[in-house]
Amino acid sequence: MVYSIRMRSAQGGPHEQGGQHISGAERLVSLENLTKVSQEFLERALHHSKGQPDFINLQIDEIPDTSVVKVPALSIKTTEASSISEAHAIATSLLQNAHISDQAITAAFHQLQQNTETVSGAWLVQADTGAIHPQTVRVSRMDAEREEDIHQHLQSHHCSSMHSREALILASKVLASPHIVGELCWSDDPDYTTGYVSYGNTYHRLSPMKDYGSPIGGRVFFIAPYTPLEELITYLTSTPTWVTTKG
Ligand code: PML
Ligand code: MG
Repeated sequence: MVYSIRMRSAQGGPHEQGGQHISGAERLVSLENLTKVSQEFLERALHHSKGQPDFINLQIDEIPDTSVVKVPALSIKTTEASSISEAHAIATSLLQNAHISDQAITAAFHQLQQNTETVSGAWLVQADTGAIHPQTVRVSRMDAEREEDIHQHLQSHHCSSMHSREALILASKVLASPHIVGELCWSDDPDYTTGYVSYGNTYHRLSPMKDYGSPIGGRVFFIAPYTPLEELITYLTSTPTWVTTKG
């Protein structure tokens, strides 16, 4: 058995009652690591650069090993731009390479830049028309299959931050869906300005994607035309997934 452990915290009440999202985290862990990771998540919820939450939800679910699917970890590239506008221009051309329309790219940047009501989930944007699905989706139930391997994968690309580890795992699960053609993300954490574009089999880290100190950020998943939305949302939110660096 493995255990899905999820944390989300907010200020001003629970998310579902309009509270502002502060932080969230997801792991799949063994029974012996459950106490340690629960404590780490609680610490993270309580000490976050976005402020002190007055709502914390820690949820643990047992999952049979056999139901966990495996997906490959994306390869990693890092580009440091000289300005936010240069980083955004690089992000735009990467998304164009993924055949995402200019309309959709503009809609995505607009959505993330005006994301002042911070939400815990990602926006789904239609890759051809740029239409935005009204509901955000929080990707859940994923982790690295082997901690040492993902650590080595990240280290070999000179990234060791917790942000990178978690985002690479999330982006790998997301892009493994046949219905998702790319992702654009930068953090809502005021002290973290690196973001990424993922498409094909690569996670392109880009910085700076926003001003230091800004709490405005989030994720957009670009979805293919005729995507079966319910099936996609079930995969993203519920299918337990190991991200593996071994073929
Ligand atoms: C987040 O905080 O949710 C997004 C983190 C983006 C990480 C980019 C990187 O440094 O790899
Ligand atoms: Mg955050």
